[in-house]
Amino acid sequence: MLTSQQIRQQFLDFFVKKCGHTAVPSAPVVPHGDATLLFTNAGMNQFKDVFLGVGSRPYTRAVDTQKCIRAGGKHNDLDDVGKDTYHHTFFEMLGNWSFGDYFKTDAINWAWDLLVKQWGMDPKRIHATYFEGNPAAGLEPDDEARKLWLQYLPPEHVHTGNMKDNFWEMGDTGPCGPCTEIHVDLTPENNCGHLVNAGDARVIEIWNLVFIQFNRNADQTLSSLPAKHVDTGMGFERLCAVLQGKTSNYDSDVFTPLFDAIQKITSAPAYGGKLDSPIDIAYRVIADHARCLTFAITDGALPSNEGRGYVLRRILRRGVRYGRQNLNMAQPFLSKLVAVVAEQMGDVFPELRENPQRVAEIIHEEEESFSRTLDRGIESFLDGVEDWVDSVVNTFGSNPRGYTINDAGERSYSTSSRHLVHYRDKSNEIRSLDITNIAAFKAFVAEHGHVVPPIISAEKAFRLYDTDGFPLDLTVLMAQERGMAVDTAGFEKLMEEARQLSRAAGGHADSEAESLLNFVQQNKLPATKFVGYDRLVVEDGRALALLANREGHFSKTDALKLGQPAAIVVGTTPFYAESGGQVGDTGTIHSRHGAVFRVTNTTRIGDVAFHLGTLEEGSTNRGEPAFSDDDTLVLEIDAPRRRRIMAHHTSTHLMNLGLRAALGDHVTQKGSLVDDTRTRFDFAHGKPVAPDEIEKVQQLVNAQIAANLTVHTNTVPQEDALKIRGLRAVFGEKYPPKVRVVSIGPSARDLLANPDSDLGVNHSVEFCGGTHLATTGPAEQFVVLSEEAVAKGVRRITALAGEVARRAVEHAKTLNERLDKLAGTKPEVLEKELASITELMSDLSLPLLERAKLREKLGELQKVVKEQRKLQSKQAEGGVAEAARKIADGADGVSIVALVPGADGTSLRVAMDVVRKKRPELAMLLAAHTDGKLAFIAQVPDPLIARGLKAGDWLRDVAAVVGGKGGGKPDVAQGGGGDPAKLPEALDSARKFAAAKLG
Ligand code: ALA
Repeated sequence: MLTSQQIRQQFLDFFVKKCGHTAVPSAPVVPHGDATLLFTNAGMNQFKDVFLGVGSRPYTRAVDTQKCIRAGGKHNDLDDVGKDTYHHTFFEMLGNWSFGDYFKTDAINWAWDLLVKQWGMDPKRIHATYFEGNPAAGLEPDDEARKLWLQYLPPEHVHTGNMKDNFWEMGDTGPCGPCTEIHVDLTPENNCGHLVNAGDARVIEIWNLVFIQFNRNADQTLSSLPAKHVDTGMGFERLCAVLQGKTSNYDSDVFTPLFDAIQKITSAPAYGGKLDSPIDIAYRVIADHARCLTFAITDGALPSNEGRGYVLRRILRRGVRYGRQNLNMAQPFLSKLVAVVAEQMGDVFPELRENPQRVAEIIHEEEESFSRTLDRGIESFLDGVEDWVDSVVNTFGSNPRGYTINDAGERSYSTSSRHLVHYRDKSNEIRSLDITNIAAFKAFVAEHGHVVPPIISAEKAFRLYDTDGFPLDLTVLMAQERGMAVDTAGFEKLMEEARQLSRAAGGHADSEAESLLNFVQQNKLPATKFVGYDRLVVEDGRALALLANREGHFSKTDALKLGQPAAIVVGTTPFYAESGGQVGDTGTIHSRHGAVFRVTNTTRIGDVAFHLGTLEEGSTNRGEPAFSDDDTLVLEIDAPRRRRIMAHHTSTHLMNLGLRAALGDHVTQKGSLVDDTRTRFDFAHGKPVAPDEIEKVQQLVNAQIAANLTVHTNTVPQEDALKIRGLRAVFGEKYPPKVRVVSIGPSARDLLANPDSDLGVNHSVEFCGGTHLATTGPAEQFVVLSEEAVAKGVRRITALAGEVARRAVEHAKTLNERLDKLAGTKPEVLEKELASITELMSDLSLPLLERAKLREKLGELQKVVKEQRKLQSKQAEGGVAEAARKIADGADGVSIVALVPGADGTSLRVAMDVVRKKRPELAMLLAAHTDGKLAFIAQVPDPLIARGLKAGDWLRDVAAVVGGKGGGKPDVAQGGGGDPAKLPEALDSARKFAAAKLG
């Protein structure tokens, strides 16, 4: 019996050795640079650009095994996994391709040769399907495929198929075409041809041969592609099962090592291969999901709350739940399977062996956090149950008393009463129900279910799902356990609404890019020649195409209009088109006729560059059309901006090297964005980068800048370059057979002469198409601005180089000097300065390490200010008390009205207490006047209240005179505000008021 390893190898060998194909590696399962895909879902994904006619490869026939995930998106098998014998979220797809080379005849003949002649599959088991055509879509039946099959198969083994089964599409948009599928009858009698495409596990599709001829556009129309291609995909796991004589993929040797490991970890009974056994279902789910998670996380995806990350999260949670519910696994267990997958498949996919620890850690953490989610979700679910109980007992006219409700409608429980509901039943007896006691609860439902139907509302189920991350089937399960149901129909409605909402929000963001893509496909344009590595100006340019942007759509136009967003295509350009993390160039395109087009960005679709911007001067209104065919154009990039970009790009390479030296070899690039204002670099690293490590990176980079090393760019064969030890390439990025190597210090020749030496480890060597400084010196200086986490296991450093770095350092120095000067300054000045410095610090770009030092100093000085202020107010209060004492001493009669010098609204109380202590029999109205603000306080002892003087009235009188506010009770009152100029008048009025009341 062939092992799965042998089967894979024989497939590749067949197409390489017998049919002249080039073997290519699998693309990562996380697609780079294709926003239309969540995961790589077919072998052809990595060749999408070739099919669309915007990219090319140095070969016309290719073969590989591709890592695929079909979960989320157009091809989604997640919910079937575990329940049958042949669905997976992760699987390998064996494929062979023709790019405008061979077509249907060879594709079908070779498939037959391999399956029947080489592998000896019984022709009696084989069925083929072909496309029946679709007149509505203008598509013919695929008679050619039918005839080819009839060479080998009797007519009853050749079946028609409709759009759904025999017209293959990659996604909502993208390359597509009619296909022919090979199905295998696994029944012992070989008589189940009627089960082809019937969703029956006994007759399954193993190989799909697609004849790619169309592109599905965003508006759902089909357009013909420039050439015809073959794209085939064979399910590796299904093939292994068939060739190993099994009826289930899960019985092949692809899964046995995983099942053995699961049994060891969980101590469950051995896998029995039964479809309806909860234990066997859990085995299949867990094995499949562990493979999927291991591959996806290895290739750079992370569980999260959206998109691809959310799909992974759901897969992980599904695995955890099956483990918990069916195998009693309360502890994290999925992470332990990473090592098994890496061991089993690492020979074919070596990336699995790079850092399995990290992958396991990420899964482990996610399992733990899901456990917490489950615990929280269960509480929230019980609240929903309680809502129902409330509605039942309320119908008895009884208020549950297990909790109290505050004004905001929130419940608060005493710990002992959580989920305990006390109520009066129909006969007015007090009873209690513990809703966590399932048996008691079921009895309650049985007794009272007819009063209010026992249902968990759709809103609750949706909130559990949407907010608490609690899966619907778990809600249903827990409800059923208690004799309750869930309003799942209502739930589906809410889900659909949420989906529509998110679709509306997603909108047509990609339509600009898509209209450019359509344009490239429909117009044969030559590849744009980029000469901007060493030229900043091209003086003899010619416009090959003008496009106007109308409401987010580019379309061809003869003349540009002033002010309208547009795009220009030329043959040769110095403008760098946005790619590899480096932004596009900006600048101007002038015409001989005086038209000026301002380029605000440059972008590329396939090999064609588009200069995006607007026409600023010159138009059809003023005579000749701008940029007509015979116009000579001068293309000039914004050179100072470009130099800043280059300084940042070269520094990014140095930083990449420095990070590895400071943190270790695990540092791999996860993304970057380089422009004229900064560089932002994401890399794999499990914890924050400490200040001394940042310091070290800065030193390493700055030393290389100071050495003014030469930046070499050489184009060399990829094969040779890959041998250089220490070479950096972004994993999953597509590189051509001849790659551009950017090396700083040694040249590619030096490196290739001795690829095993330390040269490439101690110097920056990267595959890169970006623009760089000629030597490192002009980068001047490098500083790190910030360091943060962007995802689990991924850190982001933002840094500056060149002029902007120098400025940041200068700013920090200036602020530091300002802070140093402040020692011994008066608190008012100090406070103002500190406020101004704090504001500047939040506005300015400052080096991270300097910022921390400044913050520390600032904190110290703020402490000083606080101390000083405390002292001052103590002193002030002392002064106020002294003044109050004098006022009290000088008072004659029974009332006193006075301004307390030096007092403010707060210390006025101190003054009042002092006066009252000395002269308790006095009625007083005291005023304060500081910083242009008035404050009043009044106090009247009981005997004087009895005589008619009330503090509240007194204060209102004063406040009315100054135009302020105030009032209070008969014994005390306070107030403030109003016009200070009126103070003397007001005090006068107060005296008169008291005199009048007291007689
Ligand atoms: N792209 C084809 C498929 O995925 C082969 O079925």
